[in-house]
Amino acid sequence: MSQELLKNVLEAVVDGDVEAVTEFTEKAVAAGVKPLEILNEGLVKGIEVVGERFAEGDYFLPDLILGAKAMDAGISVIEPLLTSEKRDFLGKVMIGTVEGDLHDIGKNIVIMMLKSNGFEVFDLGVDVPSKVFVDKVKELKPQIVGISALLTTTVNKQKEIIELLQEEGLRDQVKVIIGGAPINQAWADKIGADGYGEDALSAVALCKNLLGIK
Ligand code: B1M
Repeated sequence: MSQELLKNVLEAVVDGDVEAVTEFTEKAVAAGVKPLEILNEGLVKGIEVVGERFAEGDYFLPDLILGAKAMDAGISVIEPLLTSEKRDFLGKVMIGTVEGDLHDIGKNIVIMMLKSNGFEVFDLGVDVPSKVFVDKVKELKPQIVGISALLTTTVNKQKEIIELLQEEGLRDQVKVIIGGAPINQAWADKIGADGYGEDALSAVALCKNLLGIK
């Protein structure tokens, strides 16, 4: 039953069908499927198929947009379930997607998981100029800055932000974590980030680790 519902959620994202995603996600919740399982096995797998089809030339930009909308609809259903519980305050994180990059589904999932674990999160949004990251570090004084980038053409902005933080003498005051589909540990090492999150759960573990929280 739950496998069938997860498959329905996945297929509805692939079809870009907002109503069906909402319906099947709600049904999965009602059937007792864990929100994280719905997220990872239904919604995320669905958008991955959309990405594969786009890369293969079977899907076009409107299909990507519909898939993203469908994904958002499913996330809206499970988000309250993940973030409603009150947790101890763990720390302050600021996060945004780099300039030139409009992808925010993954960033938003990371934010949702950080909040559900007790982090206070400031979301800078998408297409954020590198200087704004730096200005906001001065203003908000987060313990951790998260930089998301999904395009091979925009990952260099992560490096630029770290360099700007260094130039402004702020680099020692914040931990920097990076993430996004094209990112790996080698890139994090190369640009001097404090860590890389492969997915939302590892991003939470990384933030805890960087702040010395068990
Ligand atoms: Co675009 N897109 N897209 N897209 N898109 C990709 C990234 C692409 C791989 C598709 C493909 O070709 N297969 C490709 C990039 C190729 C490349 O760079 N080499 C691509 C392209 C080409 C484009 C456009 C250029 C298309 C065009 O216009 N011709 C265009 C660029 C627009 C721009 O940004 N300037 C574009 C546009 C879009 C939409 C706007 C339509 C839409 C985004 C909507 C939105 O985000 N609100 C979209 C989508 C949906 C995708 C795919 C299909 C899905 C991305 C996604 O949400 N994945 C994507 C294909 C793919 O990635 N397989 C694709 C699900 C999400 C949960 O995963 O974002 O990786 P992800 O996040 C993960 C981890 O990476 C990690 O945790 C998250 C949760 O597990 N993580 C972090 C992410 N950020 C983190 C930060 C951290 C830590 C972990 O700490 C700070």
